Amino acid sequence: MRRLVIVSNRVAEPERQAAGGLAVCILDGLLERGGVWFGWSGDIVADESGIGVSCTRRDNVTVVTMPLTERDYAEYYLGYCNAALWPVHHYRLDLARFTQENTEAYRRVNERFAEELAPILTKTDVVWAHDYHLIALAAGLRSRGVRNRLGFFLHIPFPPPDVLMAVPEHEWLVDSFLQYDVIGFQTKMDQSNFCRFVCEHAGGEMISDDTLRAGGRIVTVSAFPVGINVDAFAEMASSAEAQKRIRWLHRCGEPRLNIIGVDRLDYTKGLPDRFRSFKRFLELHPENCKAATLMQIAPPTREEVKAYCDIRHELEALSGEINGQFGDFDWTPVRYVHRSVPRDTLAALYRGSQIGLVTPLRDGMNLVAKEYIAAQDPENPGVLILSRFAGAAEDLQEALIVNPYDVDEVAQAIHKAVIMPLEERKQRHAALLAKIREHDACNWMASFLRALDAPPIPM
Ligand code: GDG
Repeated sequence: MRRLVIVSNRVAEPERQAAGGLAVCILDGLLERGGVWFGWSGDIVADESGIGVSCTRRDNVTVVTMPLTERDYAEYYLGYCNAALWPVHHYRLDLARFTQENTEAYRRVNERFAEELAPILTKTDVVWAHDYHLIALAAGLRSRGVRNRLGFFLHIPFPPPDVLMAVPEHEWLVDSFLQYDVIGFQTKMDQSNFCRFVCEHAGGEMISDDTLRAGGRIVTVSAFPVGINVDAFAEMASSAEAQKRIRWLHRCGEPRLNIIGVDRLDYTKGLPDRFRSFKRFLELHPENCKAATLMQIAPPTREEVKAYCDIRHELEALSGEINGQFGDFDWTPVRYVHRSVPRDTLAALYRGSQIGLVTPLRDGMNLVAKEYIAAQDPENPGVLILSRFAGAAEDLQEALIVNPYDVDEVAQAIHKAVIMPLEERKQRHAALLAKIREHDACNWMASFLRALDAPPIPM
């Protein structure tokens, strides 16, 4: 089997298990097959004189990392990746900021990744790059003579052509995508948005359902929905330790109805609208006052970007307002935790909650939805309320699917979940569980690698 080289903006350290299902699965796959994980170490150095790669080894995995300079961090990571590509790909053109410096930095860092990676590749390696930080990596490798099979997976949505066109250098970005041999998206909709752009604006043509001919190349373009390690998560949620945590949760105020939300504090996750929907639910169904609590775990993220400070202030004001208006000496309606909590605590919180509220305004997939399902007791499962704009909704139709912008609709869905009979909850949960098993983390990885390992399609 050919050696696998994974490239991502950040490398998850093998020793740190906290990185989440995806990183764990990538690591499991790498450990099984043997290979290299290449990316940013997370360190920031003053200038380019401090840049050099370092190498560590664990079993048959070599981890190769390099730092970013302060300027790269500001212009490439915060600037282009997170204040230009991230908002555009999440349909938030109002928040997108474009500058020539940031675009240049994106090209520069992708070139540098290619420059450091090319010499350590052997002719038979397969390379799998991840996410929007590294769209231009393949072009950098190709210009250095690399002819290996190169794959790319986009974890975030791919917008329709007229949204993408807001990026000044959108043609360059799409040409860069086409230097890969296999391009994976989370959903069929993302796949179709990309193919539409290539066929309508870049002179490409589809030669089969998942094969594009464009710019003198043949590229496989397909949907590979990301998943979680279902059994490991279910085990964590049903352990004796988790039961202890759930009892503890119930002692802290004894909510009879716990609604859980878990999201990085990102404007794409729809948290202010979620809080407003919970408020509306209390207004429309006041019999739930003193019984219902919305527990929102929202660890900080990208705080140096202004839009992220704004969303934090908005959410703090909203939780204060709801607690002030509805709360009482013996009841706090919104419990808002603005920090990261350990993964096993999350699993216990999911299991101890009767409703999982997952209402992003736009999301590539959303693993929280899948974790919530995996964590439930199949004999007495909770109800998942899921935004139609999460990639997960393409498959998980047995959830209560909602429009996250419609505060009344989400409030009514909460009510529907509260009164849902046990039999219906069990049926919906069984169907959802079967689906997340079918598309679990290991199937995701295996199906992408099958496409990448396949022989090239002749022109
Ligand atoms: C991107 C795409 C796509 C959250 N808070 C804590 C914590 N988490 C964990 C969750 C989950 C993960 O982080 C979040 O995954 P999501 O999928 O919900 O969202 P993004 O971070 O935006 O991820 C997304 C994903 O990539 C994979 O392709 O699904 O659409 O945007 O695992 O549990 N983990 C811990 N403490 C927390 O406080 N330990």
